[in-house]
Amino acid sequence: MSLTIKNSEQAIELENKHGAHNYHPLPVVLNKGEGVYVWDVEGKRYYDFLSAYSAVNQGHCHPKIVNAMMEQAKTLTLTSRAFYNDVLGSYEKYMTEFFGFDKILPMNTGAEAVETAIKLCRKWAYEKNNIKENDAIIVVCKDNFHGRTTTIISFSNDADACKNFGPYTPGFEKVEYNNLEDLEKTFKNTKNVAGFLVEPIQGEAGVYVPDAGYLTKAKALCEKYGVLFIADEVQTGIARTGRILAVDHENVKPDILILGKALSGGVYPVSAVLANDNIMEVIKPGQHGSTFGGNPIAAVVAIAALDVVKDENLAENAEKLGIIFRAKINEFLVNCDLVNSVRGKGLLNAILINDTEDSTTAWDICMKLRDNGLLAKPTHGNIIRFAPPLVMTEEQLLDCVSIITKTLSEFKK
Ligand code: IF1
Repeated sequence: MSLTIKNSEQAIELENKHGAHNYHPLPVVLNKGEGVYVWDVEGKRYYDFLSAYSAVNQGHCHPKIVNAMMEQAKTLTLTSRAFYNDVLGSYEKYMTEFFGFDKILPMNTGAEAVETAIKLCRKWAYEKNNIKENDAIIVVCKDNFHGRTTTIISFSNDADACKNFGPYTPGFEKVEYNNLEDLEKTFKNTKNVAGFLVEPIQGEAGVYVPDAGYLTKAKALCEKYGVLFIADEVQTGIARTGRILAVDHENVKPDILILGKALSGGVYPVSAVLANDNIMEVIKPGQHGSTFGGNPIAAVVAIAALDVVKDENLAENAEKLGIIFRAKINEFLVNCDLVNSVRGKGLLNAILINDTEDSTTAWDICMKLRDNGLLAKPTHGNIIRFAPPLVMTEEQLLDCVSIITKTLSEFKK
């Protein structure tokens, strides 16, 4: 039964009636995406300044990625890992060479990859680092976001993400983000620390960029204390921050790398965990996996998505346009009381609205941005994240800056 949506109201009504209310979407109903643009059911075009939370870095419906998916979907979609197939090995070779690790463990969602990294780190600790089974501690950062599974929200301090989902998984210790003293004190004073799980930039927390050198020194502390450095690049990876990986800004090599989102260009759920043999070899047959992990469609889609990143120089473009974006917004906010600051790296940016966390100002601004043809959404309270597809041209970016500054200038609380 195909139900043609007559208008936006009908689509919203259907979702409200038949869907769990686990999101509060901006009231816009999209039915088409192409490059940096999306269209609503009434035919209005918008700049997409969220990129599906940085999953559509390569632009909506990139033909090279969509065609790769369509071709594979006509021949072999899924074998499970009970058998070999003719795509997975080539994908694994492509990925390990692209990111410089010995091995990849292919999964589907970002949270699954984070869970995989946690299991891998713990198993390595017990089998290679003389920590007694069930005693491993993984250090995480306050205000982290790593996904929505019960274990992952067990180490969240965001009430919305964790309240009433207990009992929680033990074995995690929190430190202040961007605070090396706190990190070293915790490594020194906490027994059985196996890993340090960190976002190179805290996305959901509000695009918190750590001080230059934080990642380098954190990695050095991990080496000093025999702790695995686990980089969650689900949101910051795949050229989003102006380098292939955000850790590349400091040439830091994680012990375990977590990827997701734009690894598929937003056309299919693909995630991955990469590590060298001394870590990855603790996983033996039958000890971890998933039905769809490393399926043929995911494999060809990810290869095409990464080819696009390289062929279209998306990291370089993100770097260039990010510098222009922050410079233009910084110029503007000198005479705008509504905005306190802009921050970010590459095309992962956010503006801090001059109002309380619990105000609706950021939301109300996003509603006006929508009316003016640009889609964005607040993260926490008074922070609006700006993350357009990395295929944006300078001309389009300047057009978006005009929309943003015009909207902010005209905005009345
Ligand atoms: C939501 C934002 C939230 C992530 C990092 C792992 C995952 C994510 C650094 C899990 C996912 C998504 C999830 C989505 C909203 C969005 C998000 F930061 F990107 F905006 F929530 F914080 N590591 N982030 O950012 O990947 O399982 O979703 O594939 O849950 O509301 P996933």
